[in-house]
Amino acid sequence: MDAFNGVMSGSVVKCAARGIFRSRGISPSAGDRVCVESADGSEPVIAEIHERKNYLVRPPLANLDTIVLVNSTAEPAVNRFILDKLIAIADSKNIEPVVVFTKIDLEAAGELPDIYKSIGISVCTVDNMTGEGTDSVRELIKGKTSAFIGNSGVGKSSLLNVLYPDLGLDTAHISRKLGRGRHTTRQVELYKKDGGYIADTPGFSTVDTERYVRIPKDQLSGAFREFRECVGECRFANCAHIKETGCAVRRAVDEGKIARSRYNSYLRMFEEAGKINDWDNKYGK
Ligand SMILES: Nc1nc2c(ncn2[C@@H]2O[C@H](COP(=O)(O)OP(=O)(O)O)[C@@H](O)[C@H]2O)c(=O)[nH]1
Ligand SMILES: [Mg+2]
Ligand SMILES: [Zn+2]
Repeated sequence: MDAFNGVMSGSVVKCAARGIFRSRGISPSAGDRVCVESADGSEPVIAEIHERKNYLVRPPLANLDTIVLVNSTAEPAVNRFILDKLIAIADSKNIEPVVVFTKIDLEAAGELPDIYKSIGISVCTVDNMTGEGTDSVRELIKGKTSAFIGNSGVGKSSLLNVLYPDLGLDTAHISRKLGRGRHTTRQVELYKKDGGYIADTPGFSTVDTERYVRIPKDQLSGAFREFRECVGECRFANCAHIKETGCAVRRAVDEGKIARSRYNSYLRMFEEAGKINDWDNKYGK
């Protein structure tokens, strides 16, 4: 926030958004940089939302540097498709994806860390019970605006509590004791930590991720970072890397240079993108 009436950047100001944003289809969200105005001592209002460098619809967050994708090695099991989809969404929005595997005290992470490390993604394996491995997460998010995202029960809040004990976030464990049900995190709030900001987010259901931002077909291979090296070598310039002959992406998969699970995620996203295109054509955007 910029200075306003002598209140300096960084301080907390309770204010309303002007109705005008709603009519423009934009509402202030966590992570926004805004200008605040107050006329003659009346309640301060958000007068302007600065241009966003990126925006995540669900959960609503603006101006992220990093998305920490939290997965559990035990229960709930890793969903590779959703993980790959979220990585593609992060990459397509110029947000750095970081992949974390929790609960390594219960189950080893297996081959998964190597798949993601080999494509240049930072991977951390952690045990939130002892704090093992959590320092490397801290290093990666220092000074950044980061959102912790992942299925309910993977250990997002537990991990954040290990990193920043003063947050005292609710975890499934605590909420059961209080009898409040499992899905405890409802709001998205940014906390100022280590020179940056972090957001714990509500766990999502599979339905949510199906409605998640879809990447148009023609941009999809660009969102799979390890495809970028070979797309130029496909025989056809407009190759979709599905069934075309002379496809360098499929060749790389056959040669083991691209992980088959990643390619399968690409195929599934391609199919989903097809559905939304048909829908758009029928009903309009
Ligand atoms: N054994 C083990 N349990 C964990 C670990 N991380 C989280 N948990 C447990 O998993 C459950 C869900 O954790 P929580 O932080 O609420 O998950 P969230 O829904 O992603 O925020 C809780 O009962 C935690 O105690 C871990 O690294 N090891
Ligand atoms: Mg939580
Ligand atoms: Zn191809």
